[in-house]
Amino acid sequence: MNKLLNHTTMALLPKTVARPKYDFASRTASIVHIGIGAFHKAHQATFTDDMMAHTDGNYRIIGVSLRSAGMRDSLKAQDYLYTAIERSNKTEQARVIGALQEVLVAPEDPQSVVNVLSNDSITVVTATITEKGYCLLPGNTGLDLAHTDIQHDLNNPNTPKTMVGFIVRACQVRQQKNGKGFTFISCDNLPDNSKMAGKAILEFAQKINADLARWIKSNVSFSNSMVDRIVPAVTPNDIESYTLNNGVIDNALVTSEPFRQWVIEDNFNGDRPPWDLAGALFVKDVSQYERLKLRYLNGSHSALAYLGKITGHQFIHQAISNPILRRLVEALMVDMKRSLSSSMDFNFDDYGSVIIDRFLNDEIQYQTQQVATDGSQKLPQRIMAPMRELLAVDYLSKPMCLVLAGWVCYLSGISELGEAHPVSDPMARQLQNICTDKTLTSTQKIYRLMQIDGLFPAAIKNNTAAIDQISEYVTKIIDIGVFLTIDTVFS
Ligand code: CS2
Repeated sequence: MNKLLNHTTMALLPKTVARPKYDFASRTASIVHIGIGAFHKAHQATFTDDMMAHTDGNYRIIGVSLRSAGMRDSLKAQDYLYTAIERSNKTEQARVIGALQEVLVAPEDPQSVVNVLSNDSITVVTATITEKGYCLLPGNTGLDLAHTDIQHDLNNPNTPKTMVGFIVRACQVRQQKNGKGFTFISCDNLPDNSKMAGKAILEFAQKINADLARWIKSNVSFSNSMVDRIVPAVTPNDIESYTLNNGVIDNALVTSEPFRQWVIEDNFNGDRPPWDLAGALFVKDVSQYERLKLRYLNGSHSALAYLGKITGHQFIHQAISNPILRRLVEALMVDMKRSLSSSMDFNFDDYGSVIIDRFLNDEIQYQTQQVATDGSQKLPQRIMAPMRELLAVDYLSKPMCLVLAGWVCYLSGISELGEAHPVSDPMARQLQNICTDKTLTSTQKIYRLMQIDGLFPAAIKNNTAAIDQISEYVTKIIDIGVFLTIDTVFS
């Protein structure tokens, strides 16, 4: 009978599975991570684990789940140990991560989360709560004060539900006890991610009291960061084959590609965990790295997700292996380069081909459907922003119009093969009401979508050539299919 991975059974693992190279049990935590999921476990936690092997510092992580208890339950049963497996066509490397100290489940006991967040020994708070977790207004212009969860937190500031509510409450407790400030680092795919979070946090605090907002302004640093690693959802098969190969069960393992990157704005209030010892980069300004990654990697991912899903591709590696979809991604990258090259001196083509190789990694089973979620939260920074910048110099990007047309077709909920797929997006109902309405022409659909507050920037909404182009592609995709449409655009 196989045993669960824990402090004791770790010794039973074969030598091929690496163990932490430091005595993790003797280290304490100074980092809280909000939104503990596969991405954090494969990214920031592996950086932290590597970093701790090179220093004596106390940098373990207390994870917070804002929703379910599942992650805590599986990790707790394993003394918070789990395996991170890196997979590529060439190698597979597994290692046990000792960086996690504990996981708290916010809905079970919000006070315990406030307690750790307001403890002076916590000097850094990181977050991966996805784009929608920031509760921003469409267009990311500020906090959505009408958001149900934000309303809840404003009415119950001592027992919050959202990241914003928790940070503000923790700051209030720190202020009341004359405590120290800390650094907040967002690890989500949003431009200006931590500053945007800071703006939302300050708006919320201002509603509680102006003095608290002032305290946050002078005591909390919001340090932007760019994160990159492809981390698919774990499957039961991953767990079964791990058990089979290693004789120990790990229900909390994660898999990822070998590549990882973390660029952090060097703007810390108090201690700066030496993540550079593990290869992270501290820089003065993250914005160029952010825009580059959001456009090249995430923009291409979205292209493959929407156009790949509606042409029957289950996985990203299958979609990029299709020569027509690959051609679209390459053309998209050419236009992304056009949108960035005036402000950056950089080898864009090498960067792009590394990304395509990463997408081709078929050991990573990344579902197109997973990347396709939350388009209303992702596309503004991935596609609409570069498109707007290019329109400002009188250039209409056909590949970007094609991605938006692909999204509209995806939102109908049916693929070209007639297969239905669910649409998961905080705006799903609104978007699907428009995109499934058979009485509307493609142009009418595009106009209606553009009327949704903040979804499209004014420069796109007011550009008839862009509207016509997207509408034409939607009609073409419906009439002759994705592949012929792409062919006609690039022939
Ligand atoms: C993906 C990202 O799901 C998505 O939207 O584009 O999660 C992507 O895999 C990561 O940002 C890679 O760093």
